[in-house]
Amino acid sequence: MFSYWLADYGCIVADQTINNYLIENFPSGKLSRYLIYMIKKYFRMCAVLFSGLLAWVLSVLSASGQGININYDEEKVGSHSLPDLLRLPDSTVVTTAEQWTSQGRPATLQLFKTHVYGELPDKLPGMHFKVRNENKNALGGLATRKQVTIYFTQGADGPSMEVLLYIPNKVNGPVPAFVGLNFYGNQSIHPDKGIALSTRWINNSPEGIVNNKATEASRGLQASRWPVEELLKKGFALVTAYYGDLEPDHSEGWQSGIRTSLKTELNLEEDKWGAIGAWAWGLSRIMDYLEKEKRINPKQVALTGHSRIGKAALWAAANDTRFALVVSNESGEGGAALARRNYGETIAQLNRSFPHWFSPAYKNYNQQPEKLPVDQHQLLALIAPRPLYVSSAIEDKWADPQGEFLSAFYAEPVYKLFNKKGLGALEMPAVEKPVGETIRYHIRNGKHDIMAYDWQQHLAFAQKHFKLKINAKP
Ligand code: GTR
Repeated sequence: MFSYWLADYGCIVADQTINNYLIENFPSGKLSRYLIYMIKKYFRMCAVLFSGLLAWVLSVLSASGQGININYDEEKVGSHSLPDLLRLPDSTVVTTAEQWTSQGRPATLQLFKTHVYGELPDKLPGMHFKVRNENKNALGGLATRKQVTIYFTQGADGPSMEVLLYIPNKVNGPVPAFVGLNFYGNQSIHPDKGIALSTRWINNSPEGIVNNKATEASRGLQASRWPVEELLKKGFALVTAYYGDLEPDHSEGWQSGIRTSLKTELNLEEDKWGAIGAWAWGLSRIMDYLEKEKRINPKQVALTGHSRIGKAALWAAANDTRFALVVSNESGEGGAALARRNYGETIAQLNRSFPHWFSPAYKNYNQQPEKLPVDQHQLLALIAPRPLYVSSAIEDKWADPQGEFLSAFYAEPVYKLFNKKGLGALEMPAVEKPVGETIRYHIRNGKHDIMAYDWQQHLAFAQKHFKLKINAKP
């Protein structure tokens, strides 16, 4: 940008200088006009070449500059001392589960609000739901598909989000559910033509998101991340919504998201929270709906999230104890990974690439994560005593798998207060050998993604902790 501005500015200055010189020295005639034209053309060409060169040099410099801050060498991580999660800001030491619930939890939550994610407001009194359509014979009869609009305020044209539910047909009684936000609109999670195409702003994708709008070609774009049939066959409902319904994921997204549209009703300025807060807020609104959905057991709602949506899921579950079980898949920096470990993505890098995600206060720790009054093991501890699954991938170094494991490990003392066995492992387990009880962890082969292996583990974990007895109809 700067180099193009420079090139333009250079052209204007050169034009004027050449004009003046030629007009003074060759006052009239065709020749002077031709000379002016040719010389200007030459200078303009040089300016364009120069600007291109400058842009390239700047991008190389900035990339290598970023590289300097990113460490992938375990030897260079250095030592760090984590805040003691049982010692409160007023120096009280928490020794019982009751004390954690009445003092430790609220004090820790407040630290995360002040320094990391910002405020998380409550629902609005006028919130209401509208079932858009219901198909009892979806996916070849396997499920009932419901599409519901959640209106956040009283009016029918106020801010809203679109929720998609698949509820298994051949299971008696209220069923357990997995809830999670999606990246590209509800139509992206399954090729099912009955899913309404999202009409919101969506990040472009070569697979069907064109000019920031979903097209028919985006149906099932992320189907590999949502094993809908497998969930249904195991007796779980699947509930999802597009995260951009709450706030489009770009630095100006807050202007059209709920941080602006609900600012007056929520009595909260947009810079008092971030996009992660807005996404987390939406997850709790889905929970509000699920409490009214008769076919779903609101006591068995598992919350899942991958990557940035994993950060939002953890923040939602830390605040909202109605989520009975939580899965953080490769949520990395600002999610499950310890901030004090200098490995992979750092707070500075996160805030540089995504200035809209966190509270502005988080930027104070860009260069000094050790000054942050909390670390992410305390976020995981806020899930206690509920079952928590943290998963990583071997090639996802950016998310710092070791930092995710250690965070789960250091959350354990709070689980112990509730007589729950956490990870029970002192060292990172081997690849695809999950460990732990109430806190469980695995690292799988492959890249940053949520894959069949991850879901298999997460589903088995939920089946075990929800003590599921699936009651299939004959
Ligand atoms: C990355 C970001 C990560 C993670 C990831 C994702 O670019 O640096 O923190 O959130 O995006 O959401 O896939």
